[in-house]
Amino acid sequence: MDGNYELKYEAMRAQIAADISSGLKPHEPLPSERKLMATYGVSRMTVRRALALLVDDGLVYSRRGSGTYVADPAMISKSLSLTSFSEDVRERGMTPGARSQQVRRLPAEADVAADLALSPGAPVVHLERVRTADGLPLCIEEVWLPADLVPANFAEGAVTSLYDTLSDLGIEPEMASQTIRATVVNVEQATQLDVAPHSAAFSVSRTTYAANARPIERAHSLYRADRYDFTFSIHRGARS
Ligand code: 16G
Repeated sequence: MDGNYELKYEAMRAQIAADISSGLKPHEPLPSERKLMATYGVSRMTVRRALALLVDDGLVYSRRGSGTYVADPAMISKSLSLTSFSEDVRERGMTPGARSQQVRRLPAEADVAADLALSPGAPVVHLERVRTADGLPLCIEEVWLPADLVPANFAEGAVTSLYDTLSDLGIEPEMASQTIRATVVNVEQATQLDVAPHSAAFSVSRTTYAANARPIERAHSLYRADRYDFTFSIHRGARS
């Protein structure tokens, strides 16, 4: 491996990012690996590393056996890092928002209680809202928080970024376990998301923990499949 490996793939990542913002169109193909190697005078490994980072940045996507293409900025690409909805949307240069917000205090159902390590019936705060990017509805989000985590007046104010609000309270999400399933939206959800009934969606459940391993939130988000994807780099590990 050459010594300037990191510098080279970072320079290449920055150059391709600049090319994209100065006019490459969504879904336009990038040059082949071979061409990129020649243009930048770098190894195949450097090209692959730069492209993998651009995939993580949500700027490009790759199709197996076909090549790499410029991503559609109207799509939110969710990576494997623990990010908030607001961070995902801002990363795409859009403004996150929330509407139809409802906050209630209620007794925890058994499954929510189990995930939050509470007794069934313990008080939780339930936050439900439609999340938007530049005003466009992207997902229906439901969150349950242990009631003793947040102040009594939490239910009264509108929350924009929940993670910012928790951070102001000194609570930082550290890790989460997450399950992603394919589903379709029902009629009511379709109206909220401004899509046709039975459109495809991702159903994502998350339980989030603080650094001390305390569960701090149980969340469910229903994302429009036409505006959201999950993109991450995977590495072939040591095999026996
Ligand atoms: C995402 C998370 C949710 C979190 C929210 C915080 C999932 C299923 N949902 O919607 O757990 O509460 O982001 O975003 O991953 P915010 O800080 O913008 O409110």
